[in-house]
Amino acid sequence: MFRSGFVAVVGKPNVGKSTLINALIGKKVSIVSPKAQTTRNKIMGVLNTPSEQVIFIDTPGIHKVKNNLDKYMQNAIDSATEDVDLLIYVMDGSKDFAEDDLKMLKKYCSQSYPVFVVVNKVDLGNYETIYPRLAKLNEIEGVEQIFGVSALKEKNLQDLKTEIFKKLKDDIKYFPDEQYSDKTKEFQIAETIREKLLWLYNDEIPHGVGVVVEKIQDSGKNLQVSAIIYCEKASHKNIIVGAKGAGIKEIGTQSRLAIEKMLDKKVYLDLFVKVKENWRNRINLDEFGYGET
Ligand SMILES: Nc1nc2c(ncn2[C@@H]2O[C@H](COP(=O)(O)OP(=O)(O)OP(=O)(O)O)[C@@H](O)[C@H]2O)c(=O)[nH]1
Ligand SMILES: [Mg+2]
Repeated sequence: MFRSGFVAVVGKPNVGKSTLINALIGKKVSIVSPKAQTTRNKIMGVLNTPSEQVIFIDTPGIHKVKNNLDKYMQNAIDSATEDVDLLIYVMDGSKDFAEDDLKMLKKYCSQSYPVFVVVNKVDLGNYETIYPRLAKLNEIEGVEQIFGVSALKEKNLQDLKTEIFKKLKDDIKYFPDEQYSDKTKEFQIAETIREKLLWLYNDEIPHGVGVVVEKIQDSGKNLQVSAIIYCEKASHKNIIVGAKGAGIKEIGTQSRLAIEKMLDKKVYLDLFVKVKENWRNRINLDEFGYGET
């Protein structure tokens, strides 16, 4: 019998939520970086098997709301956890769990959906360090199952998948077989560019950056893309562009190669950098690629 359902993946920033979803699906649906608050939207990634369809919902890491973009991100988390068949709470197993992390987990455990805890990054620890952490979670009421995994090294994911399948309650095929993301090509391209910025520059710059694909022209064989990188300060623009344009050239090359790999066609990419002071506090975030949550 065919089964399907929605699974929300939540947790603090940088614990590996997006890496986990990409690994479970076997495709890159969500960008990944070593910086906190990489994911800014609710992103659906679809896992299809002959008898199951799982729709994973990636979410921004839970953090304090400081500006309008943060508020938008918090709304994305809240709306992602409505009406799901299962909630997966991801924690970083390479460190001791912080009190606020455990508190947040307990909050989700008091809701109506079942909760699995995925303790990720076990490749960074050993039995002595990780076992006591897993044991601590056993005491929390409402945690249905606990999994120690490494999303990066793809360790212990099969068992997790099997248990997720058991939680699916629908029999509707929500997405056609070939579709693995709910996002447009424009969004995926913009995110790929933002990912390169996150890896290339220090915290302050990528956190203040928004990327919008302005124009996209598909000739079948190749793709012509023009995109704008919005940043918050003229000094950031100078750094992004770099001496004699070396910075923007590097971002352009890295982004183009990744987009070509993703879409399997030749890409021509034009990048523009614009300053929009304090854009993360604007009421209307639409023009920076942030629509409804
Ligand atoms: N060693 C190790 N690193 C991991 C593992 N999973 C993820 N990472 C790394 O952790 C960092 C954060 O990963 P992301 O998947 O972007 O984390 P996230 O929870 O989606 O972060 P936000 O979107 O900011 O909330 C990246 O540098 C990953 O490569 C793992 O199993 N082991
Ligand atoms: Mg993420």
